[in-house]
Amino acid sequence: TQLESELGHGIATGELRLHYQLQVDAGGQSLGAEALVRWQHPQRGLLAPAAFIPLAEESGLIIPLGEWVLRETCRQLAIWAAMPEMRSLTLAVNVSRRQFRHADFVDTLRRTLHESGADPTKLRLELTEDILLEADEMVFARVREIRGLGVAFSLDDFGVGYSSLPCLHRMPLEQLKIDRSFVCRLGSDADALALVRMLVALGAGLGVPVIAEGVESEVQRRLLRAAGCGAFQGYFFGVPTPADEFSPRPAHG
Ligand code: G
Ligand code: G
Ligand code: MN
Ligand code: NA
Repeated sequence: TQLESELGHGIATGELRLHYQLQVDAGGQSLGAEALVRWQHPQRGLLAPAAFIPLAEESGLIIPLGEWVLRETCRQLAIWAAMPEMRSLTLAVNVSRRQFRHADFVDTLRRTLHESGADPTKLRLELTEDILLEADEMVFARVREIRGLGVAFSLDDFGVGYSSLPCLHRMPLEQLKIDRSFVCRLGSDADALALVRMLVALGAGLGVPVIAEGVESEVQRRLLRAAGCGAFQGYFFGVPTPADEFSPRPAHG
């Protein structure tokens, strides 16, 4: 398709951008950020991932796209390492199933870390539950190998795909991300609070800290905190912004 060839061209010619969204702890201290890709299309303007990630997945362009995201993220980590107020921040990147299973993934990651000089312990890979759903020995071996480099793992969209429960204890996860669909119903829906409590308890049982995504209000933050959630991400604390506009001070702390 035309959009597909435009995307291939756009990746090669530097039309991709990364926006960064703040993550904070219960005391309002900054923990890090999630990197979210955008495409600065020459005619259509700034496109959100929903407009091109599915196409990238189908076409295989997710491989060069993912490599660019990883390079740019590591470059940013290296820049932050030289800035006193930024150097403790972690940076999370989204990795899709197809990227994670690609033969060159671990080699590319290792080489990118090396070439950028980024501290691997500041990098976090966000995996979605579909990777765990079909988790075979290759996935577990790959996760262990990457963990060995110092890179951490976060489970994205936690709670949506409950069938991954049997595999959870086999994953060396540093973080579980409560899906936005639970958070957005907090305050209006009593069941949502019960579900959030259950997800936090599950994390505690596994010894894995939980972060809530999509936090948009003080009410939501208060309910999440009372439910035992220790970290937050969402418009209430900061919208995704380019690196030069990114501030480690939350909008509401
Ligand atoms: O940025 P938004 O704000 O619209 O992100 C929407 C979705 O796109 C999220 O589910 C996120 O996981 C996905 N996404 C964002 N950036 C990347 C990326 O760099 N790589 C992959 N594979 N997915 C991404
Ligand atoms: O990887 P994931 O799909 O979880 O990516 C996060 C997505 O959620 C991005 O599209 C980001 O722009 C979006 N997002 C971040 N904070 C909020 C929020 O507070 N509310 C809503 N509705 N979306 C958010
Ligand atoms: Mn994510
Ligand atoms: Na998510």
